[in-house]
Amino acid sequence: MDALAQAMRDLDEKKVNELVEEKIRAGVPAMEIVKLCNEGMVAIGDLFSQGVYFISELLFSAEILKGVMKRLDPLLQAAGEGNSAGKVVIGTVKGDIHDIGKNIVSTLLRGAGFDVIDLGVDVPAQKFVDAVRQSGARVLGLSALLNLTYPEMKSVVEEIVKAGLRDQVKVIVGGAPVNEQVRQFAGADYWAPDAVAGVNLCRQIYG
Ligand code: B12
Repeated sequence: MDALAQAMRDLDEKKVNELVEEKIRAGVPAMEIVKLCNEGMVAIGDLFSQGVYFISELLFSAEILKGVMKRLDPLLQAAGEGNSAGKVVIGTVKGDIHDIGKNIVSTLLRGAGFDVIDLGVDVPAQKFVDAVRQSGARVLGLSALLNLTYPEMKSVVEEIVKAGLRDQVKVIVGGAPVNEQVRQFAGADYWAPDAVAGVNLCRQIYG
């Protein structure tokens, strides 16, 4: 495990910030730095599952990562400048308040020239439908990190169908435990393992 991922796992905020600065100075791409932090977050999740860490540690880890993202956001935006644009509606589904990953996706999309309508967290299905209809977006990104909220992703797709918008919009699902099975279950068009893959899918959809 890289020292940065380890420092994140150990919730050593000072060391995390020092290592992030070190990596920026060494020219490591911002998205690589995000990936290393993410490795640490996955380890934190595992420690939480094992009962070693508690909710307070999860909250603290989120604060550390938010601090890192504040530093990396301008670098992430600059990295993707100058590409084709289009509208993307994105949000974390109802019942789920995890937003760090979704925010990274929004930042990268904006950096890539997309017009992002970010609806935030705990978003009811109808709000996604309204935003897609009003904006005319051809991509809808749904984020969920809890197994419990997968049925909610499915509900959003069902509401999109009921609203007669299914032909207009491609649905991409994402979030740490999302995979091909979740995509199929939700009735989405694509799933993305990370933010970069998500941006590439949007580029592909908009041609
Ligand atoms: C930080 C954290 C929290 C924070 C969230 C703070 C915040 N503002 O987001 C807090 C403390 C609030 C929290 C709460 C809970 N959490 Co939590 N949390 C985490 C943790 C440790 C890290 C998540 C994170 O931010 N990762 C870093 C980001 C960068 O990664 P990411 O989200 O995966 O995003 C990347 C990709 O997935 C992708 N992506 C994400 N979304 C999208 C969307 C699209 C469209 C695309 C294209 C791509 C994409 O791009 C991102 C960048 O590459 C995870 C562990 C893990 N393995 O993920 C547990 C985890 C997700 N939490 C978990 C649980 C159980 C909970 C709670 C139920 C705990 C409790 N008992 O209360 C609550 C639920 C609250 C709720 N209703 O939502 C479990 C979920 C288990 C499951 N599969 O159901 C996990 C996996 C921990 C574990 N191993 O048990 N949590």
